[in-house]
Amino acid sequence: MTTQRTRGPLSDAVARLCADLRGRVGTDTANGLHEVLLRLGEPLQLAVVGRIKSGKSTLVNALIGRNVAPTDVGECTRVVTRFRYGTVDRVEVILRDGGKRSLPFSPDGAIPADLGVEREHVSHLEAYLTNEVLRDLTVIDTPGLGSTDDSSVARTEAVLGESGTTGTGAAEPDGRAEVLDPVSRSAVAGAEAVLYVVTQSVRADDQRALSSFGAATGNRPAGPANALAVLNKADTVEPESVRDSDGSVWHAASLLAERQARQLGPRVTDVLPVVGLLAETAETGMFTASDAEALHRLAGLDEATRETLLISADLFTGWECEVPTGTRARLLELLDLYGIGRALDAIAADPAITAGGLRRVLHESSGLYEVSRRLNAVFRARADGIKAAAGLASMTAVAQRSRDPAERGRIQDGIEALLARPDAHQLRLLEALTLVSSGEVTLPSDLLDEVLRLGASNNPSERLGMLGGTPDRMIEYAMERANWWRSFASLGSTPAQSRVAHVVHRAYFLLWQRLRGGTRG
Ligand SMILES: Nc1nc2c(ncn2[C@@H]2O[C@H](COP(=O)(O)OP(=O)(O)O)[C@@H](O)[C@H]2O)c(=O)[nH]1
Ligand SMILES: [Mg+2]
Repeated sequence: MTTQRTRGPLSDAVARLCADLRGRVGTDTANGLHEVLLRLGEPLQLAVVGRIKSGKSTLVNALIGRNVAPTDVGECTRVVTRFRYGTVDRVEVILRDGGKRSLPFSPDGAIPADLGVEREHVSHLEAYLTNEVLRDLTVIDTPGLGSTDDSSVARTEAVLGESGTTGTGAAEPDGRAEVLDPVSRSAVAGAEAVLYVVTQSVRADDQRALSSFGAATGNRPAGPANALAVLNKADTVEPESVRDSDGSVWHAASLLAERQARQLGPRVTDVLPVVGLLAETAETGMFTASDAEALHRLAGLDEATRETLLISADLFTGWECEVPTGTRARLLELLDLYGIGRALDAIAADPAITAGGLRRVLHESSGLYEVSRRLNAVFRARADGIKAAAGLASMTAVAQRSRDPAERGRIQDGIEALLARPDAHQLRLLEALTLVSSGEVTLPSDLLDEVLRLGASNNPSERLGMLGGTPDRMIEYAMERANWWRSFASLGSTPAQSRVAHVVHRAYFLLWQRLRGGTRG
C-alpha cells in the first residue's frame, strides 16, 4: 500500500482513524472507509457553482491562469470538469460505464468543444494541468443551474423525484424547476468547498442552489466555513439601479455585494464583487502587445468619438472610426466596455503606459486580487480542517449505511474520541459554525456575526474583526471575548447555545495564546 500524503495533522488523524477501523469492519464498510482515506490524500476540492452563463468557466480560467475552460455555451460547458494538478497536461473523458478516453487539447490550449463521444455517455472530464495553483486545490467547473434545455430539466426532475429531495426543487413561476442539474449535483457532492457565482440579482433559485449544495453533500451543508460567493460581472451593474451608490460602477457593485451577503445570510462567508472577464483577460496571457497598441490608438481619437464609442457595445463596434472594426470587436470581447474605459483612463493618466502596465491595471480593476486573497484565507489556509471535517462527515455517512449496529457504534465511538482531543478543536469550531449558520442553533444576530467572523478565516486580525489592530490590543480583546463567551456559556444561554459558546470561548482562548506566543517569540 502506498502512503497517503495528507493535508496536515487533522486530516492525518482522520486518516489514521479510517485506516484503523478498516480492519475491524465488514467489506462494504471497509471499502467506504478506503474511499474516505483516498480523498483525504487529495487536494481540497473546490466546486464553482452558479447559474448558467454567470461566468463560472471564465472565473475558473482566471483562477488557474490559463484559458483552458471553454466559455461559450457549447457541449463541453455542459459537462463537469475537474481541474487538477498533473505532471503532464492532459484531459481524460470519463465515461459513464467507467471507461476513459484521452482527449487532445485544442491548438489554443483549451479543452476542445467536441469531446468525440456522445454526451449521454460522458460522466465528466478530468483535466490534469502542470499548474502550481492546482497543487493544493482541485477546481471543479460545473454546468450550472437554470437550464433552458427541456430534456435536461426533465432529467433533473426525475433524479430529484427518485432521490426524494424535491425540497430543493421548488418550481419557478413558469412551472420549470430550477435547481442544480444532476451532473452538477454529483460533482458538488464530492466537493469540500464551494465558490458560488451570483450576478446582479440574487434570485430565489440562487438561494435554493445554495441549499441544494447542502442537500447534495448530505451531512455537509455549505456554511461560511466552506462557502464563499462572488458577485460576478460587476462591470455590468448599473449604478442607477443601486440605492445610495455614488454613481461609480465599482462602488455600486460593492454596495450590491454587501446587500447580497446579508440576503444569502450566514451560508456564505462573504460576497465579493469581481469582473471575471477582466481577470481572465489579465491572468491568462490573452491580452497582448497588439491589444495594448489598439487601446493606445483608441486613446488617440478625438474625445467626441471616444465618448460615442463607449456609449454601447453596438456603437463601439459599429461607429465609423480609424480603428478597424475587427480590432474593436476583439477589445470588446476581451475587456467589454468597462475594461476598455478603465484602460483608456490609465492611458490618459500615463500616455507611456506599457502593455504590462495596462495588464496590471486590468488585473487591479477586476477585483480578482481580493477574491484570491479570500480563497486563500477561507479555504487554502484551512484546507486541513475542512478536509478533516468533510472526512468525518463521510465516515458518518459510511457508518449510517452499515446494517451492523456494532460496526456503526465502533465508527461513531472512534469519531467521538477524535473530536474530544484538544488538538481537534478546529473541527469543533467548524462544527459549531455549521450549527449556527444552518440555523440549528440560533444566536442573536450580533453574536452570530461574531462567531462567523471568528470561524471564517485563519488570520487573527480578521477573526477578531480588528484589521490593522495593534498586537497588544488584539491580545487584550481576545481575552475579553474569551471571558465573555465563558460567562455566556454558563449564564443566559440555552443548552444548545451553551455548547456553541464553550467552543467559541475556547477558540478565543487558543487565539489569545497564539497571539501572546507571537509577540514573545
Ligand atoms: N461583461 C462581463 N462578461 C462576463 C464576465 N464574466 C463572464 N462574462 C461573459 O459571460 C459569458 C458566460 O461566461 P461563462 O464563463 O461561459 O459562464 P458559465 O456558463 O457560468 O461557465 C461569456 O461570454 C463571458 O465572456 C464579466 O465579469 N463581465
Ligand atoms: Mg461554463
